[in-house]
Amino acid sequence: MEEESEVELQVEEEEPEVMKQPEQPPPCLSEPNTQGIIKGSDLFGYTMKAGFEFNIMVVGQSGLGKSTLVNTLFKSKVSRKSCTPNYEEKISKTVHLQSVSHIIEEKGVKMRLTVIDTPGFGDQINNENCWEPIVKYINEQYEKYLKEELHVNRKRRIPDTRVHCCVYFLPATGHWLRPIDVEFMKRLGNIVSIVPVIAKADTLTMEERLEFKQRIRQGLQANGIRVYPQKEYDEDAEERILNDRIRESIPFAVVGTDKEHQVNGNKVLGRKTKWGIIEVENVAHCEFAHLRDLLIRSHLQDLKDVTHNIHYETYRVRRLNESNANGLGLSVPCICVHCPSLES
Ligand SMILES: Nc1nc2c(ncn2[C@@H]2O[C@H](COP(=O)(O)OP(=O)(O)O)[C@@H](O)[C@H]2O)c(=O)[nH]1
Ligand SMILES: [Mg+2]
Repeated sequence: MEEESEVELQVEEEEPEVMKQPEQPPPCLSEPNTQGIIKGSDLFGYTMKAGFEFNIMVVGQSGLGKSTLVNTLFKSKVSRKSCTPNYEEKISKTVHLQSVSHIIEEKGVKMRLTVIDTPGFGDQINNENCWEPIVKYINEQYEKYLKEELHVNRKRRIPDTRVHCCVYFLPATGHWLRPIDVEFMKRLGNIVSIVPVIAKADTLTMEERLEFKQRIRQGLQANGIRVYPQKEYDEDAEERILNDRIRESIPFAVVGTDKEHQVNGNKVLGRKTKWGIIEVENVAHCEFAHLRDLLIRSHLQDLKDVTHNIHYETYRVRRLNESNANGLGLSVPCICVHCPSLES
């Protein structure tokens, strides 16, 4: 586990690049033509005035296309510093936790979107506790936030490095959930919002995908794995209907690439296969666009809320209890009426 101990120490950050949101928003999983029901639609009018951070983490076995999907998400080559035409041969194996940020700008208002790419597991003969560096990283971000909150001179806006969503990559085996994925996701689901995806979905036929998705959903339920969006946090009937549709289509079958191909005279992000070009952003070909829309459009604000109100809150309460019981670690929390963040 030598490689993983490095994970604990090194987070390489690349300089954020400024990138404009596409003029035409991508088709939304929720209601493509009904702006009103898109959750977080107020985002660009209100929350973004202040500018904010949104952090996504990609997790799963090595070689499943995590780094590639990070690039696909940003639609440009961002998870490495140089661009070379032979990207596929040159893509280096992710050995440290790497965070890549883009400033997404909409009408002069900025959001810092960071994707944390993680080294995959599965290379070691013994994968026991391979989730530990990831769990540790997630908890460390909560701890950092908590320390800032408890600081006497608390910042008005605490820098937010907490992981708002963890995209978990499952191999397209077509069989059942593997024990290692069950164990990993069980642990993650208790501390962060997870969205499972089927990696390299182009290696399965449409029928195989549907069957596999069904089996995974059964596996998730049978093992009590919590995935986002969780039923118990649906706020009303409208949200339940919207989220039920997402729950029925999870895990998203995704394909990643950073290559563009000419299709009917247009350049599209795609993957050449023996059946033709799989257009990554075409929802008839794969569900990458659904994943992207869920993450950075329709459910972005909800993911932030769930992180703050559920996962972080659970962490905070546990830490403060521990701290009070042991008199260790954290400074004693202030319980005066002027500290709303500490009201329980
Ligand atoms: N067929 C197929 N190959 C992919 C896909 N995404 C990535 N790959 C290839 O899988 C290999 C490993 O990708 P990489 O992104 O480094 O995986 P990581 O270890 O999970 O970060 C590379 O050769 C990619 O070109 C995909 O959606 N379909
Ligand atoms: Mg990688």
